[in-house]
Amino acid sequence: MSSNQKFLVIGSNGQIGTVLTKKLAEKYGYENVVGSDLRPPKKHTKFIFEECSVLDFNRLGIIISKYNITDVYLLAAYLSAKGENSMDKAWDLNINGLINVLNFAKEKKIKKIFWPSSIAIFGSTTPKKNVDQYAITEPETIYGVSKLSGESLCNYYHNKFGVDVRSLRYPGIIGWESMPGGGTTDYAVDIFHEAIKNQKYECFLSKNRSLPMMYMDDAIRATIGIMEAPSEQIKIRTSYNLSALSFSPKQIGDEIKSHIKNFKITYSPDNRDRLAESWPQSINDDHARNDWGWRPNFNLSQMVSDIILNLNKIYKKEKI
Ligand code: AKB
Repeated sequence: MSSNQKFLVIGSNGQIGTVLTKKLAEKYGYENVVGSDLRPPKKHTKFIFEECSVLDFNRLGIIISKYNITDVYLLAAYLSAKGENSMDKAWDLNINGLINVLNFAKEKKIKKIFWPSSIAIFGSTTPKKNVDQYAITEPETIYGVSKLSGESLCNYYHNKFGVDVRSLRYPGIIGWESMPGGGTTDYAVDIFHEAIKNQKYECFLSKNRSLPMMYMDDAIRATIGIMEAPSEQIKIRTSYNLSALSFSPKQIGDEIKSHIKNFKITYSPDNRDRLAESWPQSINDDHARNDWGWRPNFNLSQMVSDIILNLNKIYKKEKI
């Protein structure tokens, strides 16, 4: 890291933001990382925190100059399921938030941006398996539409103004340190908490609905990895396909059962199952592997063991 790098994570209370902010602070020093969100974090954190909405351009500018921010990780977003109930808000946050941050880079107030896209940019006209980087993109949610437009904005700002913006198409991200909210892939986090607390889970996706997924640990390595890669290795400035795992509710349920014998999963698919149906089942990420050396570490059984181990510790501590 260059000695004057300072990081701002926008959306630091969110599922990925919580873990990423901590990892960046451990790696680069707590004095060099600022978290920001609409409200202060519920649990005490050691990193610097500023209350801010990404839609508030002036306040964002004050924070960027107060801490001499160089690198922004923009994680604040309306996800797929929540976005369908608040179309205007989803578009506003996902697009105008991104434009605000891109404009700070255009004006040379910051140097580098990370912004996540998603597998939701694909739709039912995309092939289901091993989906190529340049496959058809006809998204069927406002979240997917905003992410696809965001990818084009990133590419445009890079080509026209030289903005160093880097992006990954996240699959569903699963971890034990934080809870997701408003997504279609959230079941794959909820299931662990219910399995440990109640030995049962009613799944809102159908039994064999396979989706691309990734353990949080791999997602954080990919995120920091693409940001640390030399600029000339980042050949795609829309967003990179990124892949690790693909599994259905039944498959993750079976894996959990190998740790928690009495665990029972039932299925009660709702409208989120229709969103999931339009997405790919698996993704080809050869470009990320070849351009900047991406490799995932966790397979399904390693991920499930690690999550159960860590959640058991947390729930035991809560009982004491
Ligand atoms: C969601 O389910 O909306 C997200 C995503 C796949 O981008 N986790």
